[in-house]
Amino acid sequence: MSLVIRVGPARADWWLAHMRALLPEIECRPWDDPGDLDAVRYAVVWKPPAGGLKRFPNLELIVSIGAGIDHILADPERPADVPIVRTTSGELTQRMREYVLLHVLRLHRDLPAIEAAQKSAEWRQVVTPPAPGRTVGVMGLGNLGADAARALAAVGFAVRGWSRSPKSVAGVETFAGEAGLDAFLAGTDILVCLLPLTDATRGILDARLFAKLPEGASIINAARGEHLVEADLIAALDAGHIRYATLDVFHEEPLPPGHPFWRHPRVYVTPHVASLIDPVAGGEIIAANIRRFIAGEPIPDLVDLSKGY
Ligand code: NDP
Ligand code: OXD
Repeated sequence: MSLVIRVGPARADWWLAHMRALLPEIECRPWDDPGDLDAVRYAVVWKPPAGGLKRFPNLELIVSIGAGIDHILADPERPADVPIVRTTSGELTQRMREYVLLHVLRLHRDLPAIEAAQKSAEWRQVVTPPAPGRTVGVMGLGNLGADAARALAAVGFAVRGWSRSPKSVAGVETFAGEAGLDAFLAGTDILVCLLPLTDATRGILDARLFAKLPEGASIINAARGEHLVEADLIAALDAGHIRYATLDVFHEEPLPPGHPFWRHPRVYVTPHVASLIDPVAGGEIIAANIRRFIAGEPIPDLVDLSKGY
């Protein structure tokens, strides 16, 4: 019985060593050297290449090294009957909370204008309203979105959230479904996207959506690059309708050096670091979930594939 791990090269050795220490009873092998294909029961993966998972005829469980599972569903040859478990944790939520607070506050206090003024030694006192005068709208009220919304409300922002089904989050005005989207957007000054990538959300951050935001609104996308129609954002920024964009995720990662986002004066790029899962905390959760699976116990992070997230 064996397990294969596929993760980006930067931390592959760290992950492998850690999983071997956490699951000594299972042979843990790298994706590119899986050994006996028939023996592979568990695949722990980030962005598996198309056709890669079907190499393992006796695969029983796919584990996403991350909260999103879009990178697994993107494989059209994935064995569709094998269950998928995603990886969530308090640490992942904590890191995303920090990212959202950092970047909402940066935009709220108009730090980009102050940073730009510093380049020409300009003493520019930008006056912004206090937090209750600013409405932050969070798209997605799941593990990450609901937590970020609560943290923003605790700072004093007027916070609203949007989800697929109706949700109740303390201190947050909530909206749901297609029917609630326009009203949600109409009052949002800073929009934070924390949606999963599905057929219903792909390309949701487009010209039509931007037009429904108030003039001068800003956006933060920490979910997936494919939520955003990049050309529509550049047009909305250049027209002045969208003031700033903070982007952590992109259609192509790493973002190619020639991409216009790198040099756009009102785009702030971070390299998919909003909430990176690390082998220490993430590995323990993954190992615990694999043990639950083997023991036939319920796994809270088992994905409902009918929902697609
Ligand atoms: P969850 O599955 O816990 O929550 C998803 C939320 O989105 C739910 O509130 C859900 O509604 C809502 N939603 C889903 N589809 C729609 C829709 N069509 N319309 C409106 N709302 C919808 O996800 P997480 O909070 O754990 O993670 C969200 C995403 O964040 C991940 O899928 C991943 O893409 C991204 N991510 C990015 C990271 C980074 O470092 N940049 C790190 C980790 C995650 P409902 O409540 O009704 O189900
Ligand atoms: C995730 C991510 O989905 O890191 O966890 O993007």
